[in-house]
Amino acid sequence: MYKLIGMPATRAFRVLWMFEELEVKYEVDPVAPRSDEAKAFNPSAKVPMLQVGDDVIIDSVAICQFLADSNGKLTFPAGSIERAKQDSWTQFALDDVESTLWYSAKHSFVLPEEMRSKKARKACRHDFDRAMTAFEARLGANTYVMGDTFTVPDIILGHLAGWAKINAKWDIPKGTVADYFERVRSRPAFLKAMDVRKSYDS
Ligand SMILES: N[C@@H](CCC(=O)N[C@@H](CS)C(=O)NCC(=O)O)C(=O)O
Repeated sequence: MYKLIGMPATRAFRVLWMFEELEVKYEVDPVAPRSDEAKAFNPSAKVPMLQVGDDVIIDSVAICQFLADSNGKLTFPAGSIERAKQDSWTQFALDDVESTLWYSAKHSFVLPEEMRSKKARKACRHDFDRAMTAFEARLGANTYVMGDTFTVPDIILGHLAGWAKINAKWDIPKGTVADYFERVRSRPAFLKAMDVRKSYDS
């Protein structure tokens, strides 16, 4: 059985969503970021982590891609052109979308107050809008980023849409991009993962 280490309200949610898509058995250890328990597995004390047998994997994207590869679902095979394109989408999600939201969050509530900067938040918002414009052009008329097949980057992007809408309160362009986020975030596995996540909210 898989053990997810990390509070479900964090990036651990991506792994929960992945579990629900794959319909595999799992347990959750809701360890807090920056806690001693987190540090025992990861010197950065960041979550999530996945325990598989005696091994622990660190990083939500590495975990999701491992689960996809080892279960033969939600991914194209390594070495294929499709997989290279899928991985390129994963990088887009991290470099162009997550970085803007994460750095804005850092300058809103993560960093010590004296280090936070309004200008940095403004710059993040600027880059997020640029990313959304590129996203719209790149997605085109596709159902998911890789066409008709739902893959790992859809989970990462779908999760980040929550950060944009709920945490940052940044508008997502109506039409292609908003419809895409609505589509991925209404999947039954997403809704089940949300129920699990809520059961851990204090
Ligand atoms: N690239 C890592 C980032 C992990 C990460 O930053 N997690 C946050 C919670 S969502 C955390 O533990 N933050 C603690 C910190 O920044 O010190 C991943 O995707 O798992």
